[in-house]
Amino acid sequence: MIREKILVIGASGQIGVELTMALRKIYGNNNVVASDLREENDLLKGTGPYVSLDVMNKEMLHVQVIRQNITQIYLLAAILSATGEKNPSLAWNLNMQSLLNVLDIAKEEKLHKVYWPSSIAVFGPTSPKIRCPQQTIIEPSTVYGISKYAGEFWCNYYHNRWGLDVRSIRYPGLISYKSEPGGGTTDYAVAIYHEALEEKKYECFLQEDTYLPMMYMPDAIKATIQMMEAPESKISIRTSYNISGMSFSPKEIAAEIQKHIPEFEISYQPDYRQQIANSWPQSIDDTVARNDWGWQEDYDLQRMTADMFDNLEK
Ligand code: NAD
Ligand code: AKB
Repeated sequence: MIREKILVIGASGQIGVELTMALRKIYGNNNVVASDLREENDLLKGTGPYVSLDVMNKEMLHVQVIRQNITQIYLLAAILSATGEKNPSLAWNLNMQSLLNVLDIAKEEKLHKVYWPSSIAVFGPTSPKIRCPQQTIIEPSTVYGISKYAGEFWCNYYHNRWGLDVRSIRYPGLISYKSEPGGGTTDYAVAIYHEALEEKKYECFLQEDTYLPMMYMPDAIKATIQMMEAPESKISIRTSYNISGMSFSPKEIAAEIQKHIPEFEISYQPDYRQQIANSWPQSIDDTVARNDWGWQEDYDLQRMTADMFDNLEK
């Protein structure tokens, strides 16, 4: 069996914390090196190696890859949609250069695999709104979406030209209780649970009828590992896979929360994030991921809400 040593970049973020812990369970604590620009997340402390790393510093990244005998990289560092609209050039620079640094080093050091997530943000106002297919019109209108779409084609290019085994998933908005979301348009669907428990009310920055594709974190982690462990012959998409979990509006999630906290109240104060949400599809067709590597979600809105409250109350 080939011994893998994995570097997770952006390990202190919303996905990074949980993905690092899941990878450590599979590959062993010492074989998964967590890294981030910010300090190590409390949940990761004592569970395995951590290095402070700026992915924009290619030389430093290269040294770490060689020094730690890294065979796979999971690149999670990025600026998300809402923060990206506030600072477009920063978002473009980080989202593009981090990927190019990783792809170049992976090619040079002949790494076994690279993982880099894309997003439903690649889709724009001209994409189909309902069950948006894998291949369709893609004209993103946010800098985040543009950077993800360009990134998908860099992954495809490195695979076709250099044979690099780089794989990607277009995540929907992710909902989790372990670590905080990092500046996206779908973040309301995490904040609403915290506010429901603490304040019994929530002011939403999206309109009540804004449907978006969403997914519970355990499903996102399951999909990532399932796709990364699939044999190469099962991976037909080298840009990025559509995957779907659930779709709901703020009004629907509020109604589900009221089943647990009847006095919970929601109000609406849409801001600049409404325009971003309006540009995205309401639901995703993930037939290709289902057929290629057997994707199947476990959580719907009802099951996720029960699990969120169980864990947040603890
Ligand atoms: P996040 O913002 O929570 O975490 C990103 C992490 O990257 C942070 O801990 C940050 O400190 C780190 N980082 C930033 N700049 C860095 C640098 N120069 N060097 C090293 N680390 C740096 O983001 P997330 O939600 O965990 O997202 C991870 C990936 O998944 C991103 O590519 C994002 O676009 C994608 N994604 C996330 C969602 C979601 O809902 N969370 C949905 C679709 C796609
Ligand atoms: C965001 O809202 O920016 C992210 C995403 C869907 O990529 N959660």
